[in-house]
Amino acid sequence: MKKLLLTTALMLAATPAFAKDYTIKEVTNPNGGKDAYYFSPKKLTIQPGDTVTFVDAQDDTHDVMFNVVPKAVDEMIMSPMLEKQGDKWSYTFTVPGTYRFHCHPHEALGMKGTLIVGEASKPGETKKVSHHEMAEHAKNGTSDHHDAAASSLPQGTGTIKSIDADKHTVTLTHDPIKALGWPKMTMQFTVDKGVDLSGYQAGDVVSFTLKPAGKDDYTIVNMKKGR
Ligand SMILES: [Cu+2]
Repeated sequence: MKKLLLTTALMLAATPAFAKDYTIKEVTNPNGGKDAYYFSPKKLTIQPGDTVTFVDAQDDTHDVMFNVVPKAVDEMIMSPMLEKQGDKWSYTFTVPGTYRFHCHPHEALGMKGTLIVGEASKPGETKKVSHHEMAEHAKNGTSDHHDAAASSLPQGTGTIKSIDADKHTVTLTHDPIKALGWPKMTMQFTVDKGVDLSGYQAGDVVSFTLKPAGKDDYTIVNMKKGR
């Protein structure tokens, strides 16, 4: 009897019935400072088949984008924007290796993390993904999107959060931009010199046209008020 139980336990251990669920919190430190935004834990090891749920710990805007993944991963791993406390997003990891992720709005502020599935990848076994570029390729196939006619440039709508007249940039919360596969995000954009920013202020709802500018960046080349 004892032997039978042990055999059953070993069999079960090899099945996904034992897959585990993990939680990583996206935290905003009310005291600000150096660690104002972070993932908790920021490093986690799981087994293939396990699921990780990212949870917005406060009423703040976070997302999750995987920018380094094992080479065998063939999809973009990216959450929608999590906007209020308790908002969550889950993903089940099946490909073993090393994954790195960040929160897009807070990447520059150091909100990054590492996930190991099974065993860490050896050098050369991972690849970098630019989520913006991947979305662009998904849309255009292998064609060079720089050749796209102006009429096919991605259009967006959103609300201006702030304007830097000197740098000629706007920070805006844009609605999802389907053409690029972007979820709703708060981002800073460089604005083409041809667009007069003096008539705009924080709170304005705008429609805009984006033009690829370099590897993983877009410039606003056209903007008008209203949706
Ligand atoms: Cu964040």
